[in-house]
Amino acid sequence: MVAVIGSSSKLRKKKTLKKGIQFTLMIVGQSGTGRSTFINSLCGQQVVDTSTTIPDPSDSSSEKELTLRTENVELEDNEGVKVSLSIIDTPGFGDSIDNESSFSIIIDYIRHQYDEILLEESRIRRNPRFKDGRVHCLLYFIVPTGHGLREIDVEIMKRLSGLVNVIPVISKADSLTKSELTLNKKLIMEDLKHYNIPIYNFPYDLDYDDEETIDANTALRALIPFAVVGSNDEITGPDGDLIRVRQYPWGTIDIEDPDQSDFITLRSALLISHLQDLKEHTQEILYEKYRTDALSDKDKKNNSTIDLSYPDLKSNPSKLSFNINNQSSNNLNLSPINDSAASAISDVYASKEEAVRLEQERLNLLEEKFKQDLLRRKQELLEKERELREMEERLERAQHFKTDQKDLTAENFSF
Ligand SMILES: Nc1nc2c(ncn2[C@@H]2O[C@H](COP(=O)(O)OP(=O)(O)OP(=O)(O)O)[C@@H](O)[C@H]2O)c(=O)[nH]1
Ligand SMILES: [Mg+2]
Repeated sequence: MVAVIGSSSKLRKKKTLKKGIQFTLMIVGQSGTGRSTFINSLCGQQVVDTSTTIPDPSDSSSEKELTLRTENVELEDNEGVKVSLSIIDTPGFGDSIDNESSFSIIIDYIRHQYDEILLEESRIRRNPRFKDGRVHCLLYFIVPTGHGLREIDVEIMKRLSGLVNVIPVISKADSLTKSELTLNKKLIMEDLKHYNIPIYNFPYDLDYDDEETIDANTALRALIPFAVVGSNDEITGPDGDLIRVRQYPWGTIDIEDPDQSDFITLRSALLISHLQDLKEHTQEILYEKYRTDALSDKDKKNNSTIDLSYPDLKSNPSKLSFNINNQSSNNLNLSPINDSAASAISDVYASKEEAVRLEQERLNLLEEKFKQDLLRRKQELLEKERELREMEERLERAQHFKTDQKDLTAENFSF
């Protein structure tokens, strides 16, 4: 089913987007913060079954593993522009006493998508079926406590914000009064500044961008963190339109009413006006930085262990001219070359050698990363196998015990 998400002619950035646009959104937030309800509200349809996500109260284990759950939805605006939306939900985030492993799962996933691109870029023949899985935006759901950020919020956003466009969101905003919400937004912004967390703040360039863009981005920036209300229920409004609402004994909240929540503004920014900007920011800023860091890290490592130095042909052109003269004068009948020609040739050789060296380093880096990944996965597999064996043994022992008990009972009652 294709859901309609609104009009785009004014909002969409001057780009003709005839084909569907692929966009990947990740939603991170603690259990029960309303992630699933938000996903359904964003897509205007039941994408995630919220009834299955309510935690089992009898499950007292403190270590719950985070899982990444992807849903693919086709959306379409009033002008027929399609958005192929991949939404990655993160059930189980923040449920453990030690959240390090859920942090790693999210971070590794995002980094892995960049590594895949790095590898694809270095292939001689590209894979025509390659799918770019980079996460273009991450919505981080903050519990509406009425205070600022909690330690877990600071920790995860700090680690994610250099890798992905993080947009902080206060979920279930209807649980705060207007003045509490204003104060909460202020405290969160102060914390973000204090901890130096570079979230996606709808950047603009005063010299380069037009007035309309600057105004729009300034207005969006002023709303951060977006305060959203989500709902799975729809009612028919006075005009016969379906309205997504939350119904309370005291009244009804229309989640798309901008006076009651920032939901509709956030949805327009994500899926219409800033969809392309978020993608470009991911490609041109975040991925570029990741790529540079990945390659220069490797470069540093190489420099400290292996001597990669090449004969400095630039500073010693005579060496090159001597070699060329020596090799070629008999066979290829080259005329003797003068100093400036030799220097030009040496420059070309040196730059080619440098390019080959860099490419080799890039490939080595990727190879090393994949080796490490493989090793880690192998270890995980071995660990899982061991656990399985132990479980089987326990089951077997329990089975034996049961049989022994039966025999014993049979013996006791045999007379
Ligand atoms: N008051 C209020 N309640 C909400 C809002 N959004 C969701 N809820 C309720 O919060 C509860 C949890 O919502 P979910 O959408 O299942 O939350 P979740 O983050 O997906 O939860 P898990 O998948 O269990 O981690 C449900 O009872 C929702 O109806 C909201 O904006 N305001
Ligand atoms: Mg859920």
